[in-house]
Amino acid sequence: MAKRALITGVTGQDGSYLAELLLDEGYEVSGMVRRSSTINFERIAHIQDRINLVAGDLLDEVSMINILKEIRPHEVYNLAAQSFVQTSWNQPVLTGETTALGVTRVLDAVRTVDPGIRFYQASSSEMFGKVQEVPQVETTPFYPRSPYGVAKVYGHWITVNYRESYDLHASSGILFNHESPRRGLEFVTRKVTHGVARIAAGIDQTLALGNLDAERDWGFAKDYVRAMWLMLQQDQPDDYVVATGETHSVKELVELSFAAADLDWEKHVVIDERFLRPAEVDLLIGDPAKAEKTLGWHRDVDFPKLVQMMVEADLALVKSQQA
Ligand code: NAP
Ligand code: F7E
Repeated sequence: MAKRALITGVTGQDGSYLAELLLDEGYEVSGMVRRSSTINFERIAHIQDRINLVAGDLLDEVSMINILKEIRPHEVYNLAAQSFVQTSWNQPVLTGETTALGVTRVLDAVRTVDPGIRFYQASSSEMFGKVQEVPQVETTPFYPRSPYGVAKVYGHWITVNYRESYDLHASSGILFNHESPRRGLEFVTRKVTHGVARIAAGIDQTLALGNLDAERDWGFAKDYVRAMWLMLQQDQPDDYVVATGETHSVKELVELSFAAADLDWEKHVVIDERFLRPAEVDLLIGDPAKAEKTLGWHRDVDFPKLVQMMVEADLALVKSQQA
């Protein structure tokens, strides 16, 4: 009998890669999508006929209880969130409702319908914020620096609490930044690689950015969704850091991306204060030793390969749009 999985946030970057992986593993995959006046299925268009899309919203627990009753999944991956850090200062309450309380709603729906369902929570390196230790590991204390980071700390602890209170198989992946050609255009990697492609095509002359000194541990999203799945295949639930163990500055990202299109970044990049944050996370670098040892997880794509892949994809995209 095929295993059944439900993904919240299936229309997002990670949801689309995870759906592909689960289909390859022989699962029956359902994806929760929220009602919208326009269709937003670009990232899953190529697999849409192989997944079961169901309507629901993290803001509405009844919708999730009904979905779980109908699908009876073996595994639930909670990837839905208001995930853009900068927006979390402009919409702190919505961010809390979705990214924090939304986790309780899903967990409670799981507990109500079938406490045997295995649950994955998409926790984040943003919980480490003003880092208390370098590199960051599972036991590093949290010090979030944005309403998003604070909401993710809540989501993380409510997952631990439901695991301990109700004996749920609930695991939390503390994932560091992971990117891909499917990344939203507002995040810095994609903003840069897409901006480079537009400059290379002669559409734009400049690219406006914020803090070039911030450092991040950037990996490839397709590598990271494998860690999510592996966590739910373990006998015991647990929490894992998923990272590359390397850090690079936004400036290095910019240099590498422009160089990949034979452009000199200094001729095009301008600093715009609108992209600075009220409180910044200066440095993130994770140690994935536990995930590597316990899950047998490893990443295939390194930072230069990731940047090259994203620039090439955006050059092709912009070219096809021009044609
Ligand atoms: P993403 O591309 O922004 O996708 C977010 C998904 O959440 C979208 O499918 C979105 O639906 C859905 N969503 C938002 N609000 C919702 C609501 N109220 N009800 C139901 N669905 C809702 O994010 P991602 O990069 O794939 O990240 C996946 C998860 O991992 C998120 O929880 C994120 O916070 C977390 N995370 C990401 C990273 C990273 O580097 N990517 C690192 C650590 C943790 P629409 O398409 O309708 O907007
Ligand atoms: O910013 C700096 C910015 O928005 C990275 C989310 O997936 O990863 C992501 O959060 C850095 C920050 O990602 C611009 O100040 C400079 O220091 O790409 P980002 P993020 O905030 O790290 C974590 C792990 C998540 O969980 C989140 O969901 O880049 N930066 N100039 C800029 N950032 C943006 N967006 N735009 C700029 O122009």
